[in-house]
Amino acid sequence: MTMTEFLTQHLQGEHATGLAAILGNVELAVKKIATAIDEGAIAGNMGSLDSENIQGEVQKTLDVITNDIFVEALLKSGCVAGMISEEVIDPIQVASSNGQYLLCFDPLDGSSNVNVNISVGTIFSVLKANNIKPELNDFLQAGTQQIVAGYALYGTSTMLVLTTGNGVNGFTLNKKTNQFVLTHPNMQIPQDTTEFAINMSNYRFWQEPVQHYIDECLQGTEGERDKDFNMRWVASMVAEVHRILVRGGVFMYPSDAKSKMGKLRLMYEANPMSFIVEQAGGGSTTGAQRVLEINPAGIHQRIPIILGSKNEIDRIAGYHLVKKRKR
Ligand code: P6P
Repeated sequence: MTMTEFLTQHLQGEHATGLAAILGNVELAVKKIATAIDEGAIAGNMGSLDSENIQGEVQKTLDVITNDIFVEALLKSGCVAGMISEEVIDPIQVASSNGQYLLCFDPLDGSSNVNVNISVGTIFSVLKANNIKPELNDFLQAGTQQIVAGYALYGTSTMLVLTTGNGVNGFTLNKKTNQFVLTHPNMQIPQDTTEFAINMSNYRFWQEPVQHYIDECLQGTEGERDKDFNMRWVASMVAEVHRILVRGGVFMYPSDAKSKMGKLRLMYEANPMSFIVEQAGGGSTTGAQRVLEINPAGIHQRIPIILGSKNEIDRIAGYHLVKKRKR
């Protein structure tokens, strides 16, 4: 079944037409981005620009190329009133739009991996537009307001994984037909896991509950957990989340002494991935609260995030609660 056929069957109600148009154009953008990445080295697109994005991160040539591909494709949908992108400081208002939707996206997540040929992705989130000329505040909606969330993974194969609020489904690009086909119906995250993903080099900066959790994982059968754990760190959130959707696990980018609000961005990384993970039976917390219930303070706001297999997320949230009660 192609993604188009799947969406025709599954999109119902007031949003069916608009979301079909948006997701059809997301699909086009993802195909173009996959080609731009595949051919990056040949086209000389692997370098960095002498510009920085709002995050103070050096922009890669492909960051800008992929951003422009995504913006251009979504403008064609005719349903988008405005967009926010990791690569653009201000909201992008769509002129003369009768669009009913807002798009929040990170066009090339993990872009520092591109020139070392490690998987990268695109992350996107769809919100209802409550204003045909959306201002910044119109984007500041909690993650529970998302209508659609999804990611593209440019890995050993190119995939699109998305939720419209009724479970999570994965589609793989058949390069012979240039069609996305349903390969991962109704993805469910195992409730338990023995695999965690965190950047261990930040250990000394973490708060006590995170150190405590990781210490127990490292103690394995010789400690409280009485089982050995495995570790992964790809430094590409999309790759980590996809692995967790397929085989379980925990992904952690907590707040620490270096970055009080963590590293990842709420609107176009944490919220869409949290919506997907919860729809697949997992959990997603800042340590203190459910990510999807955060009321955003800014369109590029950073947030601590701990997501994955439900029973591990509940355990880690419990460690944070104990720490809070001890204060
Ligand atoms: P670090 C990529 O830059 C990213 O935003 C996520 O995709 C990834 O999980 C994280 O940052 C990697 O961070 O500190 O390990 O480079």
